Amino acid sequence: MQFPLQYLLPMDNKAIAGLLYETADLLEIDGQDSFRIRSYRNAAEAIEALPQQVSTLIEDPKKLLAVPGIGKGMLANLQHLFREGNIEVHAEMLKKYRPSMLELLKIQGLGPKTIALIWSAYQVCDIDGVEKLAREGKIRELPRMGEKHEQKLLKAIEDYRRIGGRFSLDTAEQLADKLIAHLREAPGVEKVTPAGSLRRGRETVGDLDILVTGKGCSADETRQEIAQHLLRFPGLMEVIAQGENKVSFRQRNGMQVDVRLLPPESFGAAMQYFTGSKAHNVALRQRALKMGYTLNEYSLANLETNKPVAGATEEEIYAKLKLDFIPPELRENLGEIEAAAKHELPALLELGDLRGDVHMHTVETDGRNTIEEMAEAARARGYAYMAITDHSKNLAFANGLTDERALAHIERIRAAEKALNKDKETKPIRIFAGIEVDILADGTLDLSDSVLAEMDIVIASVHSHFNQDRATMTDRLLKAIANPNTSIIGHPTGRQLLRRDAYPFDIDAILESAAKHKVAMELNSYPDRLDLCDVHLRMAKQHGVKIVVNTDSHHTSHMEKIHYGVTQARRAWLTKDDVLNTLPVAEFAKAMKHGW
Ligand code: DGT
Ligand code: CA
Ligand code: CA
Ligand code: ZN
Repeated sequence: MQFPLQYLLPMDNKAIAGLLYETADLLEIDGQDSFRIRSYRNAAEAIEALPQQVSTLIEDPKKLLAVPGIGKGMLANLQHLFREGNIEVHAEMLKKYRPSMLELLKIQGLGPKTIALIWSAYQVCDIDGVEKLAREGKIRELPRMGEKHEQKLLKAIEDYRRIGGRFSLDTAEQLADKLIAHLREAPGVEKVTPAGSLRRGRETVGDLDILVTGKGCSADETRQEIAQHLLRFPGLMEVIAQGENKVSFRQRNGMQVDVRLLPPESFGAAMQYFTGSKAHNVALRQRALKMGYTLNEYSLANLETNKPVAGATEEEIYAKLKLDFIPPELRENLGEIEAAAKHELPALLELGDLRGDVHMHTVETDGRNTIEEMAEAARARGYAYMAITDHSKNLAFANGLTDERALAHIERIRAAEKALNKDKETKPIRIFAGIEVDILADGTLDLSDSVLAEMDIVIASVHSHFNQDRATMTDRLLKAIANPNTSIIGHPTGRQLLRRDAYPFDIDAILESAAKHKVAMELNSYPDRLDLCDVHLRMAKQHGVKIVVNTDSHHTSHMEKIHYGVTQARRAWLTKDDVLNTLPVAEFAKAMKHGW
C-alpha cells in the first residue's frame, strides 16, 4: 500500500531545504528548464543558511522575500507547504515517478541526468530495477554510457546496500525521539520505547524498532485509532506493511520503522524479544527450555501447561530465568548470560560518573566558540574539569597552531580559567591547557617537545597520510605513544562510520605499548567516529589500557554527544575504574602528565 506524502507542521529549515533540493533533482530528471531547477537549489541553499526558522517568518511575506534566493514563486511554494503540507511540483513529480526515485538519487555517481536517461529508455526508477538493467548490459547501450559506467554503477549499488542501508546512531535517535513524542499523543497510549539495535546502542542502526503499550493496545478498535494517529507522523513517506498490531513504514530519509502495539501484559516479553540481539535471544530461549519454560514475544510460559509465568516486565523474565538483569548494551551473547547467572555482571560506566570532557576545539582553530563559552558550557553540564585541545599547524585548513601560537594559547586558557573562577559563589571548573597535536607521517609530533611539555594534556592524533601500509602505520603510532609528552591517542583508528574505514595497523601492538607507556586511548563520542569501537575497547581493557571518553566538541552544543561514548563503553563492559575522566581533578591531572 502506498501512503500519500505528508508533512505536518512545524517543519524545520533543514527539512524544508531537503525538500527543495529533492524538488530540483526531480525537475532535472523530468528535463525541465535549468533556470527553474536552479531557483529551487538557490532557495534551498538560502534556507539552509538562514538564522531564523522559516516557520516563524511564514506569516511575514516581506521578510521572506527579503531573503536572497526567495522570490514570489518560491514564497507561494513555502506558503503552500505550510498550509497544505507539501510542495506541489514535488508531489506531482513523485506521483509521476514514485518515491523510489528519491532513493535512486542516493547512489554515488547516479545523478539526475543519468536517471533521466534510464527512465526515458526503460521507465525504470528503483534500485533493484537499475541493478537488473546493469547486469543485463542494458545501461551501456544508453547514449554516452559504456561498460565502465555499468561496472561503476554496480559497485556503487553494492556500496549503497552495504553501508547506505544503515544509519548513524544520532540519526536513529533523533527520529526515535520525534516518533515517541508523536505516539505519546495518541489515545490510550501509556508507554513508548525504542527496542532493537538502537536500545542496545549499536554503532549504526538498520531499521528502527518502536514498541507501544497502553490500554488502547488491547482492543482492535483502539489499535486502529493509534495506527491512524501514527500515519500522521510528519515525514512519513510510504507504508510498507500494516497488520493487526504492527505498522512498518519508510521515513523520508530512507529509514524503515517498525512500530508494534502490545497489550500491557506482554510488554516486557516484547521488549525482551525485540531488543535482541538475535544471538542473545537464541541463547536465552535455550536456557528457558532447559528450565521448563518457553520464551517468545508474548510471555515466558510453563512448557507443559503453557501458562504464562512472566511477561509484563523484562525484569521478571530475567529473574524467573535466575539471571541478574542484563543491561541492553550487553545483549550480544558475548558471555553476559553466563555472567548474569553467576551474579558477575560488571557495574557499567554511567554518564554521571564522568567528571570532565577533555577534547575540545575553539575559534582559535576550527571550533565555533571561545574558550570561555566552551568552559561555561562544560560547567553547566556539571563537570569539574575540561580541556581546550585545539589543532596543531599540520592541519592547515583548520588554522592549526604553531609553537608560538600554542604557547600564547596556553596563556589565554590560564587567564580564562582565572576569570571564570573569580566568582566564589559558582562551582569552580579546572580548564586544562591541552593540544590535539598531529602525528606526522613519520610518527613525530607536529609541535616541539618543549612546547608540548608545557601542556597539561597532549592528545596525539592521525589526520593525514591514511594510506600508509600496516607496518608503517603501526610504527608511526608506536613512535607517538613513546613520546613522553603524549597523554592520549585521539580517535585511534581514524574510521568514520558509513564513510571511511580505519587505517590498517596492529591494534595489539599499539595496546601493548600503550599499557607500557601508560598512554590512554580515546573513546571519541562523536557519532560518526565512536573510536575506539566496542570491540577494541574491550581489547584495551584486557591489555590494561585506560580509556578517556571525550566528545571532540567543535561547538558548545556538541558536548551532549558524550552519551554516545558512554553507551559504547558500556557495550565494551567498561566500568568507572577503566575510564580516567571519572577521576577527581588532581588525580586526573597526574594521570595525564605521568600516567596512571
Ligand atoms: P538492525 O535493525 O539491523 O540495526 O538490528 P536489530 O537488532 O534491531 O534487528 P531487527 O530490527 O532485525 O530485529 C529486532 C530484534 O528482533 C532483534 O534484535 C531480535 C529480534 N528478532 C528479529 N528476528 C528474530 C528471530 O528470527 N529470532 C529471534 N530470536 N529474535 C529475532
Ligand atoms: Ca532494528
Ligand atoms: Ca526491525
Ligand atoms: Zn582529531
